[in-house]
Amino acid sequence: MSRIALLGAPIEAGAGRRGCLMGPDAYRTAGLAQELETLGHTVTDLGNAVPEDVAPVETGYGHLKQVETVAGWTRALHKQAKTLAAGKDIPIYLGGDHALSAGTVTGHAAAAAEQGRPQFVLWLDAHADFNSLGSSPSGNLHGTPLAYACGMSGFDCYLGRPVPAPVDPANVCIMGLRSVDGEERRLLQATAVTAHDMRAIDEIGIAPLLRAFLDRVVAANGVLHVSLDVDFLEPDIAPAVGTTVPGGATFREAHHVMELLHDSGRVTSLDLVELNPFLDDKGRTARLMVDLTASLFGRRVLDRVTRSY
Ligand code: B3U
Ligand code: MN
Ligand code: MN
Repeated sequence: MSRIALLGAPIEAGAGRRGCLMGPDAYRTAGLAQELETLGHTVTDLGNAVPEDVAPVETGYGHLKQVETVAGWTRALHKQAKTLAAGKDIPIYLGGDHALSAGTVTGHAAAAAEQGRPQFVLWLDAHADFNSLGSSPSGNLHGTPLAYACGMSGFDCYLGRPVPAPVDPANVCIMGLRSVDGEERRLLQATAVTAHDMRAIDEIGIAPLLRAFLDRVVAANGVLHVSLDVDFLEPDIAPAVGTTVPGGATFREAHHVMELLHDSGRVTSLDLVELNPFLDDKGRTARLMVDLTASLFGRRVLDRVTRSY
């Protein structure tokens, strides 16, 4: 059984519409801690993180929204993630929009580098979140955190310094893609990031694609951060997200991903991002995210004879 720490990150400055700041409380109300305790885990709720104050920054790009607020969250979460990564608990970051991962991923990667372990990242998302500050068409900074964590230049305003241990793009896998911007696509395809769009999932199946990635994590004795964006899911089953894109992962595909991740035993940190409870239908998206987290932490229908991803 695991020790799990919940840390709320009520940031909504990176998203195009308001409401994600209610996410952490929606997960609490939907019973996340209780579900994990039912599975036998020990859960500590650390409450909510607080962003640092950041003086006005000049990026040279006038269309970017709330840069200082996102930078304040990045600095606070980077420090807290780095500290948590050195402890015994598996942290679950309760978002909050996806800009929070600029802090969590870089914090975990910094700790992994100090421990001499390669950091792997699984990004479950309709979007690649691989825009640079200059390529972002919307100016919404939740479209940038993966590029940032991979060490793309131009982002020093986030931490106020370069990323201490950028994630090797070869150790990143994106699954669920169905909305990528023009320049973002070029940036992404110039890297060694593994990116599986929904067509690949249709044609090959989500399990073989995920197993291939997990094999690499295991072979490298890596640590694995999972970043789960609500819009990875088909909007019919998960309506509470500001940027719905049709054609997402089904209920069973999403649970199967979580079950395989559990069996791999490799997940060391998790983001739950982009839940907008203001848009939810009587809490069903929050409950689905809680159930998916429960699958990742070992909930299953039957015990299996051989437990293997
Ligand atoms: N790629 C677009 C849209 C987007 C990214 N992430 C979300 N939406 N949630 C952008 O604005 O960068
Ligand atoms: Mn995202
Ligand atoms: Mn998304």
